[in-house]
Amino acid sequence: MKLPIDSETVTLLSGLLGGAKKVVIVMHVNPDGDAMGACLALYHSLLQLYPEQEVVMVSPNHYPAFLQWMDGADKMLIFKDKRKTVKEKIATTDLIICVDFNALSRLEGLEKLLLSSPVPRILIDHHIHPNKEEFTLVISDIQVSSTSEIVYQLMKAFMTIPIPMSAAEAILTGMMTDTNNFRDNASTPETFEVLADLLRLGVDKDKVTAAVYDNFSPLRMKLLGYALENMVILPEYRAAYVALSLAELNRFNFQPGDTESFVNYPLNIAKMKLSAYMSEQQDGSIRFSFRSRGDFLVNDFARKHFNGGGHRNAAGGRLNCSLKDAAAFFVTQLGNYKDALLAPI
Ligand SMILES: [Mn+2]
Repeated sequence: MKLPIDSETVTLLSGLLGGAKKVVIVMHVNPDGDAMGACLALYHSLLQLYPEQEVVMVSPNHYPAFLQWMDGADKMLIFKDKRKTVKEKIATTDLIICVDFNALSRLEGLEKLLLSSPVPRILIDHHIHPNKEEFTLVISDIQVSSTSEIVYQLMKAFMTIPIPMSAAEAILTGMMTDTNNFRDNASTPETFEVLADLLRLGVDKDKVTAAVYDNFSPLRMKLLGYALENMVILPEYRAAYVALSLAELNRFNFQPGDTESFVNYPLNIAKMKLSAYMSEQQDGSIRFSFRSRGDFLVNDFARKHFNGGGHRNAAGGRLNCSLKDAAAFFVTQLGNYKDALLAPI
């Protein structure tokens, strides 16, 4: 953890948190395990720390079903379904905390509500280039594997009571999912120190692992088999991709979250450097996920060609074209990166 949680940040943060009667925590659109983990960890910790405080969690749209087990997930207000309630909560809150995203533009509709509120906004995140002007206090470090890990460090720095078990479980979930079960190189010695702290607190790692990884529907498992069967391997670029159309996804009764880890599989092939998962969305656009190994900067790749961004080795993007054209465009781009892709890892 490189984040300097200096005493000034801690004083500012605890002042803002302690002074608020009402707090709204906001996650990004299509929330993942880390967004949920950071959000729920804050929620449970604030409830313990300031029992009088009203803490509300808001997500622009639904979180994936595989995270439903998380303690407090049922309390999440989904903006898409409960616009009036969310509007009211934001209009009357004293403080807004944004977790796991770097700019309000990632909120699809919620952005306007947040910008119209005069209350302080805190950002807690680990994505590159946070939009600092949009926030009163920015706590951001791209070196940290997950926002949940940052939340843990913050809690440790100023909580006067032990971290509640439900918060500890949420933090572990966020860390686990953002590091691909602690496999990615974003896992630092500090990541494992936090993991050790959580285990000492008594978190049941086996329970969380099973809930996250061994909790899929039979059809989701079949969808994975289908995706791998149809994976396109391009050894000449040390790259591979999986592309799924809406019709293919629907054939397997696709639910949000079902394809969460699909992008990781191509990198299980020896010598692979870049992996992409692309899927047709309800609105006809194509959503991309990218993963890379070593110094191939997949966030640059996503930003330059796919209207996206992210982390060094994990990023995403979107194009408005057919799935076939999206795949062809991806392969064409590989041609321009041949040297970088074929350089030793
Ligand atoms: Mn994250």
